[in-house]
Amino acid sequence: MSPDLERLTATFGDAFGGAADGVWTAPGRVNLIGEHTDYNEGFVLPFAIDLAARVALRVRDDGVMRLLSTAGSESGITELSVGDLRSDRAKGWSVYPSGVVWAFQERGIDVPGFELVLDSDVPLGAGLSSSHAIECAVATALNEVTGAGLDAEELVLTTQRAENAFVGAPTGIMDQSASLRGRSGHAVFLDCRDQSVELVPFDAAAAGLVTLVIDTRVAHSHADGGYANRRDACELGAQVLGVKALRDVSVDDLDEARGLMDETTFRRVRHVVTEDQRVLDSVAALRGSGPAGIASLLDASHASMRDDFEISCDELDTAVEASRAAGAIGARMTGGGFGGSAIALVPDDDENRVRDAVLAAFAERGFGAPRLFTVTPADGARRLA
Ligand code: GAF
Repeated sequence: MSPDLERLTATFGDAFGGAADGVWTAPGRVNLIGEHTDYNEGFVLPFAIDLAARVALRVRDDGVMRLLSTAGSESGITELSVGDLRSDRAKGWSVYPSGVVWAFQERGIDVPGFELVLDSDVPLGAGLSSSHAIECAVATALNEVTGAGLDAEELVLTTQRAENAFVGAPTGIMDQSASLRGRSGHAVFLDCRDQSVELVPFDAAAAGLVTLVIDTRVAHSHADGGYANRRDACELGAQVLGVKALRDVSVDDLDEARGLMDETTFRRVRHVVTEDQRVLDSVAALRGSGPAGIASLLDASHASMRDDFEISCDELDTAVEASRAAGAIGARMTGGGFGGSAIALVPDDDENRVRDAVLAAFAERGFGAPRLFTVTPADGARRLA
């Protein structure tokens, strides 16, 4: 048994007595490319990372949920009733398991009470999908213990429903899809219109590269207004162009689109339309020349998010610029934006130089020190024990 698992089962025993029925895990994600395209029914290319949430869970028959987290700053057991879940009553991290239970119930699935201990090594609020990792781990556990038998696509929609309607963040399906459907050594090329997935090999090490994450430690929340505002602009753009979603607009249509809407809406539309194309180009490049082939697409994606979609911030721009100047071959912010993390593709030999340069650039500009670490594509949600 791994030390993580030993610690989790020991904590479960101390908190609730005896053993859990099982332990389930679900990873966080980075998105290689394809940002704010998911809710426009477009394309994304994330991968599940080797940092994950784990839940030890045991069913109770009295409808009571008893929740304990060893991640984050909250302590103590939270007690809730599965028959009376309301988002305004769920506090802190318990909103995530509560939301999943609520979304299962909405599907007509009878969820019993349970005891649950969570731990996670996905940094919280870093734009690496720590909340979806919790939701996907809980959903995978409940899917098994209730015998619901939801398939991966249904689990994606159920956890999205938890996030949208219970947690209150109007997010798409990318993060859950990466966490539930990721595979070691691969990126998940997802068509968000029909949820079809192709696993595309992504082996940075074989190409002499690392995927460096630069967590700016600028906190963000998709329940704040910025994310919803961008989503509204995309919906307006699609409506003006008379299409179901921006997925149906091509780069060739952009010249004509410009005259049909205000400048800000046009720039939001241009980001999404060009980003969809960059995802397709990235998949072709990965299949052709491997990870190094996507470097310039990462740069172009960042510029588009900074200038057209306007979801970057000084810390993210600094992470990207400093890493590029010190030897990264391509870099971009990843995730919803307004904070969180950037990723940089860095030649092995330059990793220390890039790390030092990013730390120095943050210090010089008076920003708090970022957290730097490398990630590799890992397997998606599953039962661990
Ligand atoms: C967040 C959301 F949860 C995703 O659905 C996606 O929209 C992403 O921001 C931006 O690409 O991670």
